[in-house]
Amino acid sequence: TLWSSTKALTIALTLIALNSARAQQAVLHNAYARDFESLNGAWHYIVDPYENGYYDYRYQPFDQSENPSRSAFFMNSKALDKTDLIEYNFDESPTMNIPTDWNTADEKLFYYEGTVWFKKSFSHSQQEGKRYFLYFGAVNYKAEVYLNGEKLGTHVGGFTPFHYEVTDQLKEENFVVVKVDNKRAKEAVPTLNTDWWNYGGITRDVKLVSTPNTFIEDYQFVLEDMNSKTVQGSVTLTGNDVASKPVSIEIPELKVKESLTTNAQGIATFNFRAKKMTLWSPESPKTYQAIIQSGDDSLEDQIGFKSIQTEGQKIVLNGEPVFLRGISIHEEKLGGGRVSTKAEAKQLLTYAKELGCNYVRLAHYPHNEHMVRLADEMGIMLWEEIPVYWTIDWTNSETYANAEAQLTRMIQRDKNRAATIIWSMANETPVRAERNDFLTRLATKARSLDPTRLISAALEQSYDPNDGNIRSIDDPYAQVVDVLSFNQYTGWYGGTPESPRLVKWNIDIDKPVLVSEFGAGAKYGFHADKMTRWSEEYQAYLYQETIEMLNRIEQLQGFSPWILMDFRSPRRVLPGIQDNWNRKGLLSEKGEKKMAFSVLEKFYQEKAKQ
Ligand code: GCB
Repeated sequence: TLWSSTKALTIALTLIALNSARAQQAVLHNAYARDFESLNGAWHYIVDPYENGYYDYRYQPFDQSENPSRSAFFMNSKALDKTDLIEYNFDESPTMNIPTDWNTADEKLFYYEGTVWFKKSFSHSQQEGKRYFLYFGAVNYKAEVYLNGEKLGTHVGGFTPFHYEVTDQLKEENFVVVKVDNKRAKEAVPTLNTDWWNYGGITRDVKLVSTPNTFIEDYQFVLEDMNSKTVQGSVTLTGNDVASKPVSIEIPELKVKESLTTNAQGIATFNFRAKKMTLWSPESPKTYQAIIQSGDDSLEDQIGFKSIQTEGQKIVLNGEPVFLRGISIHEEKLGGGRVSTKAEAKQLLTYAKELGCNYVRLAHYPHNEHMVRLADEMGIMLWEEIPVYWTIDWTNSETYANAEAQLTRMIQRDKNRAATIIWSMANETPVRAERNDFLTRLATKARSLDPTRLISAALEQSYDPNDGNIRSIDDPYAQVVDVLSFNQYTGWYGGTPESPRLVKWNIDIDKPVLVSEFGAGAKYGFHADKMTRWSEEYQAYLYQETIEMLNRIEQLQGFSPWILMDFRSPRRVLPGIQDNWNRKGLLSEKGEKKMAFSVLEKFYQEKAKQ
């Protein structure tokens, strides 16, 4: 059909777009399946609020001098003799167990925002014909990375992976130093103002990844046609000699084995049909072992195939309309602190499953790779998001470049995950020309990288000036997105749990509506009548009334209430109730279920039957 050949062309163009994106940003796709040595564990750290280890007393950065002073912390200096003056010593400083956020790891750093230096020493025996990469799953927010006193680079953005090639810098004994700075900034992404804890540190895994000289940098599998089960894709090699190289892809269970040859740019494309393929869905989260091989390099992945589209007001998974039974989650573990292990990620998704979810909104930034891979395994569709939140510096070109880099990295990392169905560009951003332009550019970018998934953003509702109960979506960005999403808090920020009854919807946009947030605060264990704020009863009542109100939206295809679990936020200071926790969780921070949990659970049980 015309439609499917246009789609095939779009996918072919995308593979090219992905390749040019690669030229700007190197990729180590599927970092977890590669050979690596873990650099997790004890790192010595020095708290440096004045950035004394980075700037000299004239405020010149040490790392911009040809011959950096031994006072620079990245030199990892020691006093050489009794007369020598060195005013720091990593090895005498305390250690932190990486990955972690420092706020949780060190009580004194609970409210800290600034610079902490980390140092780890490690031995290494270089193997001939291998290349080595220092890989970080994420560092919040800004990282200056040094190996053996030499700068590898600066990375900005707290939730996406990055790496540096270190093949030529490695010695038998090495030290890596990372200056981590989590100070908030107006021009940063996110900006100064958010409603979550600004956890600092090396919050995700650190690895020394090794590869052959020429290796598989990236690959992508795309279900091009759901009916014929046609899969298209590409494999990209990187190295000195990538042209005309043999590449194979194999999916043993489907008896697929394709032998390919790379073009002059090191790219091999493929196209196969696998009639017997079972499509991935929440009910049957089927994934297949895929083996990608070229020369000395071989990578394995678990790939699921699905098709996600919108048709008029429906969201259509594998050809069938689907209602998204969702919940929003922050990447915060039981008891507080960033999730950094697979087990912690699994705990959160297990709660979501218990609630009856087939879908989760990963708010408000890219979560760790474990979370996304577990969603594939557990059958949970995902909304993934970048921290373009509230009041970003819309006219600053560096801010845009930063947001786009985070978006690109997120898509590059997760493009092969079946679970991901929506890329979200932003959350509750103010409607105005500069913002519309910023977000439209992001959507164009996302579509150029991945035309197979849906684009959305958490927008806001508008109130009729003559009747505040008449609600609509009056935002030009509604024209850009595939899925119309908005956050609304009727009955919490304004009104009582009875207010939702009065609301009339006037949404005349012919797109699926996915309500990205609603909710109310409740302190676990606080019981009162259902009109009393902070009581479990109030929250449960609001859930009941809100679900009815949202059901009156003709285009409604799902929602992700705010939020699975209470989470830390410095904005939430009410003593005895909040104590620095946002209390809109269906679970307390300890995992105790509030009454509203079962209200939503019941609704999802009924929905699942339909
Ligand atoms: C929102 C934000 C979310 C907040 C929530 C709240 O609309 O998107 O980040 O935490 O409201 O609790 O106010």
